[in-house]
Amino acid sequence: MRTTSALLTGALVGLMLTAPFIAVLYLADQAASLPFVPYALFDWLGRVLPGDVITRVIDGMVTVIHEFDLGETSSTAKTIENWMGLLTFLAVGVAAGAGLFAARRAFDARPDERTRTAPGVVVAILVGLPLILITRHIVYGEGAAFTEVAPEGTALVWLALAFLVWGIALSRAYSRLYPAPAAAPVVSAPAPDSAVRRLNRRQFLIELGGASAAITVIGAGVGELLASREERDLEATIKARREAAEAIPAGLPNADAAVEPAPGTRPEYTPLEDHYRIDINSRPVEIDGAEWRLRIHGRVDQPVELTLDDLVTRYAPRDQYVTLACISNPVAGDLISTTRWTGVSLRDVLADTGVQPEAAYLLVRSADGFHESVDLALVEDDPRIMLTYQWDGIALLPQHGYPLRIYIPDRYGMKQPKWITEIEVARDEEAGYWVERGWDAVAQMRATSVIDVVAADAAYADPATGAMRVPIGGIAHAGARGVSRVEVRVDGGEWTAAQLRAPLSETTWVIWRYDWPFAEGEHTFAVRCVEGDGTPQIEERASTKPSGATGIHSVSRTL
Ligand SMILES: Nc1nc2c(c(=O)[nH]1)N[C@H]1C(S)=C(S)[C@@H](COP(=O)(O)O)O[C@H]1N2
Ligand SMILES: [Mo]
Repeated sequence: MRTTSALLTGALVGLMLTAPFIAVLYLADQAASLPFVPYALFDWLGRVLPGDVITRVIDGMVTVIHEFDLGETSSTAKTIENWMGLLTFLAVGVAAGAGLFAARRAFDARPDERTRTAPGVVVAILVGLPLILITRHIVYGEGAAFTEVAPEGTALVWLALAFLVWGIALSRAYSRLYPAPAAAPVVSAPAPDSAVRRLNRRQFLIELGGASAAITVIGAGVGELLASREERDLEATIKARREAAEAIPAGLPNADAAVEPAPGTRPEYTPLEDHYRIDINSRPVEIDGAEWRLRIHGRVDQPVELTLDDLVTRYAPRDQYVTLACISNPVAGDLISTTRWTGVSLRDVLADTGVQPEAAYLLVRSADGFHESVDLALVEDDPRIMLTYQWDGIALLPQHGYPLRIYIPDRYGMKQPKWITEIEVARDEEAGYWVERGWDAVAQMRATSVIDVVAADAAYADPATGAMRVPIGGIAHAGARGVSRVEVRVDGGEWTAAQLRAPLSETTWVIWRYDWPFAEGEHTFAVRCVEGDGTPQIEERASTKPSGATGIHSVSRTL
């Protein structure tokens, strides 16, 4: 009973001391780029937990965001992941408080001055040391490339002190709440009234709670302020890069396409700020472009180390309009976007290295520990496979892979590393980051079609017949295989052909439109597509794992 009550009090004190601890770590992160342990812990768990568990978490998250319309998937998922990191860390703190209180209650029968601090140091070591080592591995370890972090030594000293203060505070809180019985000589003193003691305890917990709340709110608030400043910096970066960019094409290549999108269809060319984003880390890797090198080595006659400038100036640039999709994108999800990619043909770059005859794969490695293999024969056949250094006419944004990412037509994003630092030319294939975790090794994009809008507001009278028509529209996409036909079905009737707008390129989605002869009432609209070579879209429902979602998209509307 005594121990249980101490355990519960310890959990509460753990919560009250760990919340401000997190806030202070966050503030230090924002103010002085000191590593933020909760995110490092979450990223580490992402690496070491079995692929199955991770996949179930990601899938569950994407489904929940999609089903409950929680907003744009990439950023919502990041927010949820960040919260999972915080809550995991908080749970560790609560457990530490509970453990310390229960252990002291059970074992130190006669606490004295010495025992006020020492158990706290023990807790700081037991909990802090592993967390500091994990953080060190994630932020400073081999393959990590966060340039905007405090020097490793400073960070380690800071974290060690921070955990010590936290641990000692826990232990002192215990001593304050469960004081030692008065020393032996005071024989005649009456035992303190237990009601008075309980009152003291409550008073202390209230004071501690107040201080905890104040530090947490102030720390998190100031940290948030600093973070929003950083966000504004990113917007300014985009703006400056736009202004500095030379050749912005005047218009899109299909500007004079005959078919206009139904009003309310998503933008055919995704604004850069809205491009979806998926990374294995809580925060994008930040690479200093001036220091960065691309190392190509392995089974080549001439290993090279190229600067960004080498890539830009030595090889002819290529432009390609590309629709990128994540394999975790559910049918009609928003993990799919289109922009213009600029870079150099990978085969041109490889030609300068003298690839040896036995080589068959490229092992592409990234600054964040991500990696994938690319079939060398594919690269030699397809000049579209490129090392990409620009999106939308400006240097890649940090979150999208600055300074270099690869483009491989027809493959889901998981096959296309960002933040590339190294290409090893090899004889044997190595399973990629997500392939190791159970996803499709080829990851060819599935054909998909989506209804974006039933534009009742844009209903119009057909000039020929006078009958009302309602434009319906959306996208269809089949990787680099093209879309030859899109069909719409209303209320389980006949499949009827939609009109196709000429796409931006053969590797982007196609905008379709169907002007439906309006009829009042509740209706269900469904869409399907046919690939360039006549292969129909797979209509059977399949979830994203392991090869990408399939199934028909349908929506119901009352008009
Ligand atoms: N280095 C690295 N490359 C990566 C990833 C990553 O986490 N790290 N994620 C991949 C996945 S799963 C996708 S869907 C795309 C997303 O690219 P984007 O975030 O620029 O849209 O990047 C791919 N390349
Ligand atoms: Mo992805």
